[in-house]
Amino acid sequence: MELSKLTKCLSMVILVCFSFSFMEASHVVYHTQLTSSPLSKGAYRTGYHFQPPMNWINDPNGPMYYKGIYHLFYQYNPEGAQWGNIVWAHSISLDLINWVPLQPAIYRSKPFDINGCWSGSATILPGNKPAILYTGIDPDNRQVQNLAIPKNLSDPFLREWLKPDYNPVINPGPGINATAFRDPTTAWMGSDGHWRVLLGSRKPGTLRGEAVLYRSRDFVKWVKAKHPLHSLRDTGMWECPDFFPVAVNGMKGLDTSENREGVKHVLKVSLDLTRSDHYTIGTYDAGKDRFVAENSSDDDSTGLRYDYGNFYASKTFFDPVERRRILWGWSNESDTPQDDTAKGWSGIQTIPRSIWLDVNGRQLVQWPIKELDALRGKGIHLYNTVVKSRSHDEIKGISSAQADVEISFDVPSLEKAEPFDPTWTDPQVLCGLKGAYVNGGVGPFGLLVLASADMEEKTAVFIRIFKASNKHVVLMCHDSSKSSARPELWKQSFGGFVDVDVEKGKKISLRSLIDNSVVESFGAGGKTCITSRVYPVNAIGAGAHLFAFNNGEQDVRIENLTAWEMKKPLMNGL
Ligand code: DQQ
Repeated sequence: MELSKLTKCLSMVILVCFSFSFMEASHVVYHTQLTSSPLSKGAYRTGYHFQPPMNWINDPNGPMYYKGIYHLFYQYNPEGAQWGNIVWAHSISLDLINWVPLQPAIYRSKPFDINGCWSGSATILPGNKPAILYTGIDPDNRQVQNLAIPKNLSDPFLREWLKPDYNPVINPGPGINATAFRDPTTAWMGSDGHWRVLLGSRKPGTLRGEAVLYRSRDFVKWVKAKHPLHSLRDTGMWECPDFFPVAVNGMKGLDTSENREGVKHVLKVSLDLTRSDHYTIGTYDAGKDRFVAENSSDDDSTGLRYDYGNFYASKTFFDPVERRRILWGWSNESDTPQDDTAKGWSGIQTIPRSIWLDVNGRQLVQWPIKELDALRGKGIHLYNTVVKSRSHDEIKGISSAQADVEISFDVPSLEKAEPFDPTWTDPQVLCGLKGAYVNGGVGPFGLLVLASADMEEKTAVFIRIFKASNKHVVLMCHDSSKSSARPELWKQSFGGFVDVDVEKGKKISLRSLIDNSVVESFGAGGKTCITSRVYPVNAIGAGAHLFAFNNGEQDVRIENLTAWEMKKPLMNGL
C-alpha cells in the first residue's frame, strides 16, 4: 500500500479511536476533588511524549515496523491509574512521533494468560511475518511464555492477534523459579538456522540474575539451553532483557540476527532490585551461545546505563527503513499514587532515541530521533554569550514549558576545577552532594528549566568538572531538589559521569527536552542521558521560565544556544 493511502487509513483510524477514547473516558471518574491545583489544570500532562489519554502505563512492548507502519505496544491498565489488569495496548505511527491508538492487541482471555499479559517482544519471521512472544500469568500465577500471531497479515495495522491453543510455548521447567521467569526478547537466528530467545530470570534461592536462553527450529517448540547466555551474581531478578548487535564503525543499526566481523553485542537488563536499566558491551560467542562481557562489572549496579534518571524496562528495535536501532524506555511518575488517581494517568514513554556504538567502543550514544525536529516551533538563538561566575541569565522569547533546548558551552580554562576525590564512585551520590546550588570551581553550569519567575522552583540540568590525579572528570546532573514547592514530593537528584576529553576541546553540550512534567537531557551529544519527572506548582504553562546559570568560579561562554517551543503531535487521540 502506498503512503498516501496509509495516511488516509490512519486518519480514519484516528476518527474511530477518538470515539474509542471518548467511550473509555466516560466510565472513569477523576479530577473530582480538585479545584485550581496544577493537577486539575492538567499541567503535568506531557505534550509530545508518548502516552494514552488516561490510565496507567509501564513497559514498552514489541516495538516493530511492518508494511510502512511503526507499532508500539505497551503495558496498560484499562481500569485505572495504578498498575493492574495489564493488557498490551497498541498504537501505530508513520513517524514515531504522531500516534494513533488501536484496540488492545493482547488481553487476558485464555488459561495461559488469565492473570496478566506481561512484557515481551516482536520478531519478524521469514516472509515478513511478525510474531510476538509475551509472558502470560497462568491460573497458578506461574509465568509462562506465549506466542501471538497476527490474524490478518494483509492488515498493516495488525489490529487483531491470535493466541494459538498450543500455548504456552515455554513453561518454567526444572531449575526455573516460576515467578521469576519473564519478558522474552526479540529472537535472533543463529547460523544453524535455529531461533534463540532470552528470558529474564533469577536463579532459584540466590540473587544471581540470569538471561536464560531457549532455542527453536519453528518458533513454536522451544528447548532450554544448558547454560544461560549470561548471568551475574548479586544482581537480583533481571527483567526485560534486550540483546542486539551494534556496528563497530558508524551509526547504522543492525538487524537483531546480524553477527559478523565488525560487530559487537549489547546485553541490557532491567535490574528489579534498583529499578534501573544497565547495559554491557561485549562479544557474542555464537558457537557456545555465550555473551562475553568486555568489562565484567558492567551489568551490576555500577555499570553503564542508558539513562541515569527515571527510565526503566526499555526495549530496542531495528528500523529497516532508516537502518537504525531505536530505544524506548518507560518513565514512571515520581509524584504520589493519590496524585496519579487525581490526574487519571501515570507513566510515559521517553522520546524514541537512535542508539549506536561510540567511536571509542566503550559505550553507546543516544540521540532523539530526527523526526522529533518536525515539532519544533518558534525558536530563539544566542551566540557567544558569557555566563559570568555566580550568575544566571533568563533565556527569553519562547514559552518553555514544552521546549527543546540545545546549548553548547565553551570552558576557557580548567584551572579552577575542584579536586576529585577517588572515593566518589557513584555519580548520583555526587550530584546529591555537589548539587546545582553548591558553588564550585568549573561549574556547576547549565540550564534551569521549569523555573518559576521568582526562581523558587527550578530543575537544574548541569555540568561540573573536577580535576583527578591524571585527568579531568566531567559530571552531569539533574538537580530536582527545588523542582516543586510541594514538600511531600520525591525530588531525587540524578547523575552520570560523561566520558569526554574536556581538556581537548574545552567544550561541552547539553540538550534538554522539556515537557511539562518531564525533563529528558542528553549530555555531550548523547553520551550521558538523564530523565526526571518533576511537578512544579508555579512553573507551569506560561509561568515556566528558562535560565542559563553558572555557580562556578570560572566564567563560561555559551557558544551556541537554540531553544524551540515544541508543538503537540497527534497523541493517541488527544
Ligand atoms: N513489568 C511487566 C513485567 C516486567 C515488569 C509487568 C518490568 O513483565 O518484568 O507489567 O517493569
